[in-house]
Amino acid sequence: MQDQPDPTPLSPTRRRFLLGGALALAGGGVAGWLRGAEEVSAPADPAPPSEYGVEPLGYAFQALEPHFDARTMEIHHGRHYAGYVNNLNAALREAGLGRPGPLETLVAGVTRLPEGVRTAVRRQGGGAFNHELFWSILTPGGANHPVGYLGQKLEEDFGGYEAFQAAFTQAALGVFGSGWVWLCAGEDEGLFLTTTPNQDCPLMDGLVERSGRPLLGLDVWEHAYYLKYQNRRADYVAAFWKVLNWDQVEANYAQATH
Ligand code: MN3
Repeated sequence: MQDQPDPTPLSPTRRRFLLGGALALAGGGVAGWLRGAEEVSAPADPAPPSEYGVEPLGYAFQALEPHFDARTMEIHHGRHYAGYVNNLNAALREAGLGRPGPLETLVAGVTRLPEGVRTAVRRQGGGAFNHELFWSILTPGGANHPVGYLGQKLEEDFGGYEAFQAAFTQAALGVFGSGWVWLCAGEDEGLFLTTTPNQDCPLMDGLVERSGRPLLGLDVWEHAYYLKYQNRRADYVAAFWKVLNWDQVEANYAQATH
C-alpha cells in the first residue's frame, strides 16, 4: 500500500520542531511519545496513512548507468529497500503501533520505543530511512561540485573537495562487513565523517558512535555494488562521485543548520 508522502521539503523550523519534539519526549513513555508524534505532525491529515510506503525513485533504474547499473538499482530498490519498508510495517503492526509519525522521527527516537519493537525499527526502519536518503542524493549525470556554504565548510573542515573525497573513500573502504559511510552536520554546523554498521543511522542518538544530521550517505553493503563491481568497493566509491547530487546535499545542509 502506498501512503501519502510526508509534506516535503520540511521547512527548517518544522524539521527542527519534529526532532525537538521527539527528543523532548525522552522518558515520557510510549503513549507520550506517540501522542507527541501526532501533535507535531500537524497540519492534521484527515486520513493519516497507516503504513510507511515504498517511495519511488525519482529517476529510472537505468538512469545512473554506466556508474550504477540498472539491474543493481532495480534489485536494490525493489527487493532490498522495499523489504525494509515491508518488514518495518509488519513489526509495527504486530506491536500495535501502526505508523507513529514521520519515518525520520521514528528512527531518531528508536531508543525510546518499547523494547519489543526497538530492534526491528533499528534494522528495518534504519534500512528504510537510509535508503530513502541515498536515493534522494543520486541524480543522472551527477552534480559534482559542492558550492556555496557547503563548499566553504568542506574547505574549512577537510581542506577542500579532493581532500574530503579522499577521507570519505578511506572511511568507506574501512567499513568491515556491511554498513554506511556518512557526511554529517553536527550541532555547531561543523561537518564530520562517520560510519555505521548494518542499518544504523547517525540520527540514532545513543546507539551510534557519533550522532548528527546525515547530509549524504553511501551504502557499502555488497548488495549495493556486487553485481557490477564484485569485491572492488573502491571502484564503486569512485562511481558514486559521478552520480552524486551536491545540490541536494547542499539543500540537506541548509535544512539541518537553519
Ligand atoms: Mn542497500
